[in-house]
Amino acid sequence: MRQHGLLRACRAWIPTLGLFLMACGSSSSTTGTGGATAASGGATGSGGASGTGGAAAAFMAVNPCNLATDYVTAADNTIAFGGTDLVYAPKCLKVAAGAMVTFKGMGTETFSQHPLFPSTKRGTLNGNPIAITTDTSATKTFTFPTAGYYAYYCQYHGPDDSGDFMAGVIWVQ
Ligand SMILES: [Cu+2]
Repeated sequence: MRQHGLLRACRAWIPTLGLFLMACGSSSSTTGTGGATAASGGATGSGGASGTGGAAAAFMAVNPCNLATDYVTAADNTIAFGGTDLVYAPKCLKVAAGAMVTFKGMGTETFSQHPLFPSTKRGTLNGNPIAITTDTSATKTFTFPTAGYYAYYCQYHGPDDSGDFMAGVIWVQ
């Protein structure tokens, strides 16, 4: 009687779902229905992508960018340097983590005229991606993978690394 019941059930299932054939092949008369639940249950679960979040880190004032509102975004994340005013423009740039930032000399100016140095006194001191650049090139690009406040200065026009004169900060968010 049991076997009969199972066979009948199998004929009904075969046209709809090939998977059920395996469950029917088993000798036990009770596994047939059990197999069906297992098959439908398999696709659920995982999740896991949620989390992190949490409170944003407190703003850090780093001279010359002492207010969050000092920071701006820039097309192509490019900072122009030099000029008659001896500046970095924008001097307070905010970018997303992972962004590339390019320093570009104004006019024909190069890093030999405005040697670029990462700050050793201001902002995030560990892992500043800015490398000392003093050669005769006019553009240099650095990648900023980690959130922080990465400060820099011109060795000729802000040599005390106070953030006054020719200096800036990149806020990586
Ligand atoms: Cu300079």
